[in-house]
Amino acid sequence: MVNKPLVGTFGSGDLSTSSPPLVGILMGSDSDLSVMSEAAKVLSEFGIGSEVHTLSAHRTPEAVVEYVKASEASGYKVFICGAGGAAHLAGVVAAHTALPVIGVPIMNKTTAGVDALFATAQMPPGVPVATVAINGAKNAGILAAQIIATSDNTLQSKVFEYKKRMAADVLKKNGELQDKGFRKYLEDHGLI
Ligand code: RP5
Repeated sequence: MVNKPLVGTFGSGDLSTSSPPLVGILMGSDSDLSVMSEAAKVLSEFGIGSEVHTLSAHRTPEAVVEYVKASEASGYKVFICGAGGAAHLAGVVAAHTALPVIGVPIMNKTTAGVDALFATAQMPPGVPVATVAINGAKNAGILAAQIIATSDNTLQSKVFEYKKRMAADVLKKNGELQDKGFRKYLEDHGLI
C-alpha cells in the first residue's frame, strides 16, 4: 500500500499544465520514464493536464488498482500505460476501468520490445487496450488528446492545427530537398 494519496499530485512536475489532470500516465518502472515522458509533453502542448506515476502490475499490484479507482472517481478520461518485457500493466488497468486504455510497449535489450508489443496488444475479447508502436508514447499522448477531443470542440481544433503544422513542416522540408538535391540536403542536415 502507498502512504500518500496517488491522485491529484500532478506527478508530471514541470511537464504538467495548470489544468486538472485528465490523463493518468503509468509505467512499470522509472527506467520507462524517458520514453513515457513524451506522452506528458505532447498532452501539455494540447493544454491537457496529466499525472505520471511509476506503478507496476507485478511489483505494486494493489497500488495500481487503488490509483485506477481513485483517478476514475476524480474525472480522469484516459489512461496511458507503458511497460516492457512481460507487459501486463495496460491489461490490468483495463481490467479495472471502463475508461479507454492506451498501451505503450517499451523496448528492451533482450527482445527489442516485441514481447511487450504482443503482451500489450493481444488482449482477450472484452478487455481492449489500444496499442501504439514500441516506444510510441508520443502517439499515445496524441491519441488520448483525440479521444478527449470527441467531446471538446476547442481541443479538436487544436488537434487539427497540430496536424496542419505537421503537414506544413513536411512540405517545407520537401521543398528544400527538391531545391538542393539529396546530397546537399543530407550534408546540410548532418544526416551523413
Ligand atoms: C517492466 O520491466 C517495466 O515496465 C520495465 O520496462 C521493465 C524493466 O524494469 P526495471 O528492471 O528497469 O525496473 O516492469
